[in-house]
Amino acid sequence: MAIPYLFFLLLPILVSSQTDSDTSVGSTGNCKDMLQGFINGQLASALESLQLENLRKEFQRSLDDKDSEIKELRRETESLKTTIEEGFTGGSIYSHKGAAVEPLCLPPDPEWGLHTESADTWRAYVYGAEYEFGGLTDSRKNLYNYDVPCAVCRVNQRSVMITIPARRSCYSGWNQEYTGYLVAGYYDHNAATQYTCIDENSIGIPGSQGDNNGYLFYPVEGICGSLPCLPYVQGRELTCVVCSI
Ligand SMILES: [Ca+2]
Ligand SMILES: [Ca+2]
Repeated sequence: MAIPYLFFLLLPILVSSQTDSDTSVGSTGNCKDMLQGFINGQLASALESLQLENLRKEFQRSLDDKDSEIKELRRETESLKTTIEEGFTGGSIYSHKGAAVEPLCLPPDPEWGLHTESADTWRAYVYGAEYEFGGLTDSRKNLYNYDVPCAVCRVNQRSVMITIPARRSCYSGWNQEYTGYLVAGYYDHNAATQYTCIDENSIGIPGSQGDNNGYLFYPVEGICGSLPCLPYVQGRELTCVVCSI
């Protein structure tokens, strides 16, 4: 772009130089110097413009790269799990025949509506939850009688979530949210419970090792005969995995 611009600017000067030479030979040297100076100035200007244009392109490329990196980072961030609640696991107590089945994740900041302060009998109840892992011989037995923390997470850009018992990995095409162990209530307690998949890195609430019971989590074993063995094994605790897609 700079060269045509330079050519059209030079033309009037050349004509002017020829006209001057007709009237004054002594001025030829000055015209050449002027022309040379002008050319040098134009070349320097063109070079400067070229350098500026290259710098501008390089800067734009850098901006485009950063923009792509930010978009990619945003995509990755949006696909991550977001914890929307952390609290205490609760539920019905193991000894009640009319127990509610599912565990609850109770928030640390409850809000109240209409209520009475007295303890009443015609109610359902919520107790805290404990790990009942005393019969295990591995590191999980250290959680025995500890209360159970919980988290509720939102997984972006997923429409289905499933829990697969007896698996530690998801099937092809699914995303693994976490893997762990299957737990449920003791088989001979009054209360019905539901199978729950707890994280393999489960922790207890610090200082909660007192044996208060409530909603209880026991490891789950398969029973051969009604279940096919193999692939299942009598007496072996079942794993689980939570998968999304
Ligand atoms: Ca406890
Ligand atoms: Ca207990």
